[in-house]
Amino acid sequence: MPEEQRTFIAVKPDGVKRGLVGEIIKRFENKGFKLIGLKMLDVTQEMAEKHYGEHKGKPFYERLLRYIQSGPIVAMVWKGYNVIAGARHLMGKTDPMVAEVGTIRADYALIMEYNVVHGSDSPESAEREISIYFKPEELCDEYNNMAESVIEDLG
Ligand code: IDP
Ligand code: MG
Repeated sequence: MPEEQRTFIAVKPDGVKRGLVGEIIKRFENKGFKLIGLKMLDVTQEMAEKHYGEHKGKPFYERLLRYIQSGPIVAMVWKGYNVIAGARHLMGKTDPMVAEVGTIRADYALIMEYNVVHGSDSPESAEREISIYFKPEELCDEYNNMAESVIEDLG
């Protein structure tokens, strides 16, 4: 049985402004992942620093903080089998120019600075990022989606 995980996904401000929220959600739903948290919000400086703390000191850090605060984001928690790697697979590589065709970043973005979507890279960062954006009571996990039912039927 593959491992069930949670991950933090965000449609970044460029994705929201370009009207890609529905398209991005659709790709995760189509894959069979389960949406358990969703909100639109403006990221504060404090949230941005927490979220991207691992990149502090890198040349693109200040621009990254400005980018993530340049408009509202759509913050989401998705659950499912191997969802952390699976979501990053759907998103494609950080640089849209080398991301595989068919991935979100390859299909909808041109440059690394504006790559429309974020996804956690490990179980530890997933839990850390979820806690920045969501309170536990804001997550809705008490329903079965179709993909979960199918996998449970297989036993
Ligand atoms: P990821 O989003 O694919 O996990 P990270 O290396 O964690 O990539 O970088 C976080 C975000 O910072 C990227 O999604 C991108 O928006 C931005 N970024 C990363 N590397 C660069 C760079 O070399 N130049 C400009 N922006 C970058
Ligand atoms: Mg990352």
